[in-house]
Amino acid sequence: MKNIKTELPDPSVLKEEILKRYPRKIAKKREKSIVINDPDAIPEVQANVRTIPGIITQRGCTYAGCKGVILGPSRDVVNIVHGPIGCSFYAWLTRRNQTQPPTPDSPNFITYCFSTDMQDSNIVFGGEQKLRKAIREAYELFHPYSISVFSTCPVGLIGDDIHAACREMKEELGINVFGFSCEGYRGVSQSAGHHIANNKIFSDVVGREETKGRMGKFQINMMGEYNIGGDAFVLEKYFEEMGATLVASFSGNSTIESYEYAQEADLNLVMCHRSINYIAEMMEKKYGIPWFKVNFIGANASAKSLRKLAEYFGDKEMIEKTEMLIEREMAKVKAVIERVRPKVEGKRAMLFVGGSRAHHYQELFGELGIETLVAGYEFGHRDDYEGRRVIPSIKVDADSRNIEELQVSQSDRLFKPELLTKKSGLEGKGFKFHDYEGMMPDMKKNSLVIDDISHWETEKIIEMMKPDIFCAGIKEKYVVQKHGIPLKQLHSYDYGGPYAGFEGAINFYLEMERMLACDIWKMIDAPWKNEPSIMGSMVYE
Ligand code: CFM
Repeated sequence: MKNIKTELPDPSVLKEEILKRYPRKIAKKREKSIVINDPDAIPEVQANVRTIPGIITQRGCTYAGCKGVILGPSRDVVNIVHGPIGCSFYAWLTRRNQTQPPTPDSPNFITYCFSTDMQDSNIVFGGEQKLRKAIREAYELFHPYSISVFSTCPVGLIGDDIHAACREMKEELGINVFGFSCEGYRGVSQSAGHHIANNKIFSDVVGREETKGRMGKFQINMMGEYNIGGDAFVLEKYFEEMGATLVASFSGNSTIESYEYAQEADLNLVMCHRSINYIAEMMEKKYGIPWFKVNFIGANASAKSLRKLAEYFGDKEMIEKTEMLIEREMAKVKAVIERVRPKVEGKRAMLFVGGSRAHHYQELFGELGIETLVAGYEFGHRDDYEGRRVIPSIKVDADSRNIEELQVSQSDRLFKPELLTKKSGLEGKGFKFHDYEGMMPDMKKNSLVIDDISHWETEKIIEMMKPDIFCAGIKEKYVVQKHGIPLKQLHSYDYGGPYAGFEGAINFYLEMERMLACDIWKMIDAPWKNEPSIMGSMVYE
């Protein structure tokens, strides 16, 4: 059996070790993305820049961020992927976002794949006609509420005008048809796809239905919650119990139809800041709807977010109901923490997930006394690390300039000045809006922060720090487990979940008990560790 409590190496030594093996130019670049944290004087992290070719990134592409992440979870829209069939891997449920249509015959196209299946001849002679045909065919077969189209890399390269095709089809079919120029290469990661999706939903969908009328006394939108493993279902129950009406959810368990009157909300709650802050900002400008950041991962974070929501509306009854909910749920949470915490306390975690979860899940680990040694995002921006205060100082490079910034102005008819008055009143009392502080203030001094981690860096930190658990995705899972370290997938939850809210927190504690309260992983050695083998290495400079 191996010693599982090896000493924690000084991170600067580890950083040097990592960089030493890179060619000089690459080391110079990576150095800026590997930083030693100091919560009192947060250092700058290089983020949202191009990945070094060949380094083996965790990242996905722009199209994945637009289609898979933002639009994927909406159920009443036929999402057509315009491109070769290989790209249509992302046309289907790759992300475990669940949905619950109100009745069995309500539209739900989430389980379908729609692709134009471009062939060589379409690349040579153009694919617009094929796209028009596909839109028509989808309409005739399914009569969906709306249809959207996603461009993949070859479409951008050959110059098909998907937007012209969408406009024509919108006219012909009489439903909303809109397209996304989200070719995989558009940006440096999924993040560009989020922005492109936000822009188009904002310009072509939100506000289409001008007046829906009040649906409840306290109306909210939930933003950046994608219902992975049923997380949104948990939160919907809480909102209902508090007396808050959910107008639209961007985009877990959602419909495009509901986005059309999302401007009716009195407040936008932002869960995943990275993927959805653009719409929240634009809705505030155009309609006057304030937003603040929430986090429903972790029992304490959930309580804090629900309290803030109740405080925003300031309604006595809602505040009472919220307190009752928190008290009831916290009693259950505490009982499980008391049992699980002594078994896992002091264990050490590493988290590498897209743009939010590497931060949010530190809350859950913290509740169990598990320390985060190293964390990083695949595609977060500097504000997700260092907080929104750095936004004005972020350099806009050519890659970011490539993504359109919409010019938004106040709507004459739909702007709600009373919300702005409410907002400034609350601000006077110290209530915070636009308030994402980022990951680093919540991490300990000398913890490591690594943006867009490479395969080599992953192996090195595991080897040198020997964490007890590693959180990432399916691409990393088996590599990490071969090191004798259990991996918890935080994208798909490994078919578990929900992990949001109080009941989600309990699910996660129990999962950590299963994964961490036994040392079985540490007892396994890969066969090649005990048998002789031939090894070699190569350095390129
Ligand atoms: Fe936001 Fe997400 Fe995430 Fe994200 Fe994603 Fe995801 Fe993620 Mo996978 S929107 S940034 S692009 S919280 S799919 S639901 S788990 S990488 S950390």
